[in-house]
Amino acid sequence: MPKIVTLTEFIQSNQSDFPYATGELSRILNDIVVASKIVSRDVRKAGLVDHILGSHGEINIQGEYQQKLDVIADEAFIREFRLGGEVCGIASEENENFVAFTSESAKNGKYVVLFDPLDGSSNIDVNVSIGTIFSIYRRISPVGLEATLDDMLQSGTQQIAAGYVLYGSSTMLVYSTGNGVNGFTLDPSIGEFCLSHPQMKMPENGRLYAMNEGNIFECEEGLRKYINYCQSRENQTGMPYSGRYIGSLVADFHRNLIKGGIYIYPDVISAPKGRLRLLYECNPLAFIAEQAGGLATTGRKRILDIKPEYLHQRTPFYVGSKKMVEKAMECLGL
Ligand code: AFP
Repeated sequence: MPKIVTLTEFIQSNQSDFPYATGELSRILNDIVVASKIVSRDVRKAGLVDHILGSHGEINIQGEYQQKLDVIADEAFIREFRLGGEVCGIASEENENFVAFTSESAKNGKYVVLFDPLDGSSNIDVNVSIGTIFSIYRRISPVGLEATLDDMLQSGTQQIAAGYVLYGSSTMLVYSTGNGVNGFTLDPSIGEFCLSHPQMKMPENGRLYAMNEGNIFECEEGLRKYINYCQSRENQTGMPYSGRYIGSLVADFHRNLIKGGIYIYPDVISAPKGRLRLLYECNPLAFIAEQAGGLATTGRKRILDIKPEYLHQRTPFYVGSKKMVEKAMECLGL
């Protein structure tokens, strides 16, 4: 049996690959590991424990009902970052404003983390996969002061690391520090994430497309043309592609990363700027996609090049196998 490589061992042995090899980024990744184990444990109990399952009764900044697990996950990640000492501030889907940590050690932290603590949470009640998405940046404000909004509003190209945790049939953590993408599966019997998917590569082409087709008459003509192409025999496989839409971004993305495919959340009449959030949903997944050889665009331009203007900014999102995204863009008229 080959030796198991735990995520902690992997982070330590690859520390010198990090842009700033001082151990700080490794410690942030370890904070994420701890928080995601806590969330994974709670997600596994979701159907059993009344006080975890169901709505928290609050409406978040996006106008959505916060699920209790959303709040539990948000608090778990914030707690780890606040006490970890390397992060000076965070922004999350669940908080209207960014949070600047005020302790002296946090003010000396060199990083900010932007995250969606529990994406796809409307799927919790029906036992469908959900996930956490995160993005790490170096701060641009001076060390020693509180984090600022400018620290949060950096383009995706400035990401130092990004990744996601998928709470699916198993719990997986997938991340990149800009040297490829590696995936780790949580072995609950030893409580460790173990390297299960080294150097992940997204197939250049695929035959799976994921889009909420309920919106088909709400979106632009070019996209309808692309969906027709997917459903025809005129595509590169000579057979209609298979439609696969979980409605849980991390799960849809992860499947396409492994099997090849495209995920589309376009601008629609009811959501003219798209539904997904640039900073803590699209940017981190775009970083992972590109690192794995895939592509991520708005349908017209590269996601990572967008200069964010505000925290909860939305964007149309076309992500997945390179050739599929290129074909979709061609149909849009590029
Ligand atoms: P929630 O976290 O509010 O459940 O949103 C999840 C999500 O942003 C993304 O994970 C899905 O792909 C998308 O919404 C599904 O939205 P539609 O119901 O509009 O297809």
